Amino acid sequence: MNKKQSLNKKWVFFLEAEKKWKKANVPGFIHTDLLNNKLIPDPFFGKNETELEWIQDKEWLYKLHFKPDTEIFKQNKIYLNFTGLDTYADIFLNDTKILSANNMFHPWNVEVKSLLKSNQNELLVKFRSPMKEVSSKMEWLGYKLPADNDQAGGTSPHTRKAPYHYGWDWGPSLVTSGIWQGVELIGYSDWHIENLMITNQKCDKNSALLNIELILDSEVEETIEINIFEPKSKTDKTISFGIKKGENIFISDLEILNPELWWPVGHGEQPLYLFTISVVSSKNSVVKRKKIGIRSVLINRQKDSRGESFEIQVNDLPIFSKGANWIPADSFTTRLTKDDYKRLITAALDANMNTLRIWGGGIYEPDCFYELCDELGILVWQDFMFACSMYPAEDSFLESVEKEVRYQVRRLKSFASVILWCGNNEIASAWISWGWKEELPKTVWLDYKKLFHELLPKLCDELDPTRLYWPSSPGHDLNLPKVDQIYGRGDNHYWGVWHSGEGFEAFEDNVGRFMSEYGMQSFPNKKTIDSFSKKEDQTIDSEVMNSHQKASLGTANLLMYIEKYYKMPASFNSIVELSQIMQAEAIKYAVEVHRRNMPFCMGTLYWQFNDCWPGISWSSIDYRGEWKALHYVAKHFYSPVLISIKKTKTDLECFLVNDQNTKFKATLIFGICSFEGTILVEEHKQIIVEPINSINVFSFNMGSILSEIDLAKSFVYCELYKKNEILSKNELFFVKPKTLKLAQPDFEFSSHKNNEGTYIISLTTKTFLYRTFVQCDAIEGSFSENYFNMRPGTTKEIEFRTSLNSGDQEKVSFKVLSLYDLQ
Ligand code: BMA
Repeated sequence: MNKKQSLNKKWVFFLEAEKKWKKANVPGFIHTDLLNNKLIPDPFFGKNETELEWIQDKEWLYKLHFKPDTEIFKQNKIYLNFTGLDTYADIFLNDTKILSANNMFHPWNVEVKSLLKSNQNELLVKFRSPMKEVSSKMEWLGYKLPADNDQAGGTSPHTRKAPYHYGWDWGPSLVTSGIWQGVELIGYSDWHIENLMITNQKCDKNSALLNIELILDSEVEETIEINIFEPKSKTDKTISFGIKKGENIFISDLEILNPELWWPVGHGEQPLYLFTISVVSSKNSVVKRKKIGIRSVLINRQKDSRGESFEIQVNDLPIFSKGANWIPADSFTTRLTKDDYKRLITAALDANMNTLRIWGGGIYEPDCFYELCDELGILVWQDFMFACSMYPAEDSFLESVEKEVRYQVRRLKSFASVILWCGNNEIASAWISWGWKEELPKTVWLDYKKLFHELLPKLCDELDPTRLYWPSSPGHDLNLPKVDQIYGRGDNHYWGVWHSGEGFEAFEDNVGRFMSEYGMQSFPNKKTIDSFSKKEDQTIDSEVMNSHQKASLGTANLLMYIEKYYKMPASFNSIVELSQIMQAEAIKYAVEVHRRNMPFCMGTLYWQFNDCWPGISWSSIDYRGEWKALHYVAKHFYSPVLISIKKTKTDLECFLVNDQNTKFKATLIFGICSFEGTILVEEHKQIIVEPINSINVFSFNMGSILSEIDLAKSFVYCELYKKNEILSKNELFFVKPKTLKLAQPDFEFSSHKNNEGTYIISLTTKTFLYRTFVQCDAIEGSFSENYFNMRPGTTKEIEFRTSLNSGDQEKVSFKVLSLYDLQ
């Protein structure tokens, strides 16, 4: 039998200042260990981040005394396996150096049989400062590789460590060290399974061809029996396989007839097949399990009159990709639990998203992330961890990257949710357009070529030819690009809004085939601001608030956008709220443009989904998991059927966007109404909703009304019904919000606790309410809807679900506010 022993417990780390060993957590980081021992203040509070820089310059020593299990000790081969070491570490077992690690993105494995003692063993892990490690190499190089987001001296391109640890324009610079994933002893005398992969080769509704791959390390030469069992497909087959000493790769094709296909959410179910692979030999038997979804995936890139499409197809059906960019959900990711991942990925689902892009400046996420995406039907665009920097390409660096890529592709390729491999974030674009090529030697671009156009595609092709390898996002070609983004080909990042100060209408002129980034900032929720600042620091440009704003253009740019569209409120709290409403309107504008342009445009992912700390950023969910206005509004602009109104010089055009492969009859109501409730125009129209399409279904010529109504006091509305069910509703204004003459809100609301323990808030209004929001100060929770517009004379019910840790309070009071109250 193979034996495993976890070595995660009872670690200590050395505190130089006290000359004492202190309790450590594995998995963990030095910052969290110092914090848990109350040796440093919360790095996220106030300006503490900058006071903790000393941590990154020091060496850190971790120690464990352990006794191997007797069963393990008996085995012929005993491996010590570190799943993740961050980053430069020398490892000593009983005073003998066994390993020198330099990459946090792959495991480190070493055979220790001859050094291991049956009773007391000492394992020592010595971390060196990642900055000091590379500074000499940087001097020798003679030029500095660009790393604009690195706030810790610019060493990050040389180190295979999460780029965002060094700082980013939404996150702190907290350069960690630590045993950030588990440690175990693995003992065996004959053979050991290192990896099990089950991948989709091809499939349709009649048949699926799967590929089962086992990697075994063996000490012996013998024949093993491999049984493949899966109940749903009635698979039960046993294959004999001869193994020899060393690495053995077993590969077998498996056909499943009439498979239940896996679909992204909104297009079908997510059935999973549970495989049990049992491997048996004369003296050993091991069972491994894997759940997989059966589907085909393709990024359809067809030349056409406007360039080349970039369309995800799952099971041959075009999927309009809707979602956001994911960053690591904590600066110290070892604190995240499976529940945290579940809460966040469920929030993507709740907002009608079907895609998350794992952006290249973070980490390869843990298995549970992808398991949840498989279970819930969220597609994953997977970047390799390279972002916004040029990277070296000397042999040792490439070897290290190769190990990383081999490990990660093998770990992730069985997941149905993963749809493509992308080499990096924005590097090609940066080389061409950010002034780097003018300043750096040409060899830097050749190094880029080696990494992203030679090594990575070669490895992806070898390890997973079923998915597209896309060299860089944004990108338009598989070959080394000569020009920056092209808006008719590939994927695009559009940052004219925010980085260049363009108005929202600029989204209209910058539509590509797949919009993988664009964004707008906002403040986090007030309770999150309270978590990192004292009352006296809660002003727009206090030092504390500025220390939680990392973007180069800063809060001034955020205020500029608020002022462009809204009247600037006086109070800090109102500015916080209004920043979120403005952000929601910006992204709503962009997404509607992208969706109206379907099928030319087949994807839209806003920047950014989540936060790694409580800061001012582009996220729609803040660090503490609270939804910003944007996340609530996303639920509507990402709904499977969307009605969107576009104003041209002369007309109001209603576009009907349908993501689904269904055709049905519906009723469209179009109207113009005053804020007090006088209906000026209303038309009802029967329409046919076409599958996977966007069509202008109704145009209204404004000529007749423009002179008759007060444009500052009225709004356009559109509603789409299928029988009595409302599928989508939308509103449009003739002038900017700051020019609107909103009627004084005249509404009533009541709330009660219902049997399920949630609260129902009923709201009836006589006047138009612009972005109404309900607040509950006493306890935390989430609303079924929030930040919505309400037409005069309408009623709405929303549900408030308290968070688990909020306690059960009978009397909870709510506040209802809207834009009117903020200005
Ligand atoms: C994008 C990202 C990030 C950055 C964001 C906001 O392009 O790839 O690098 O955080 O812009 O500036």
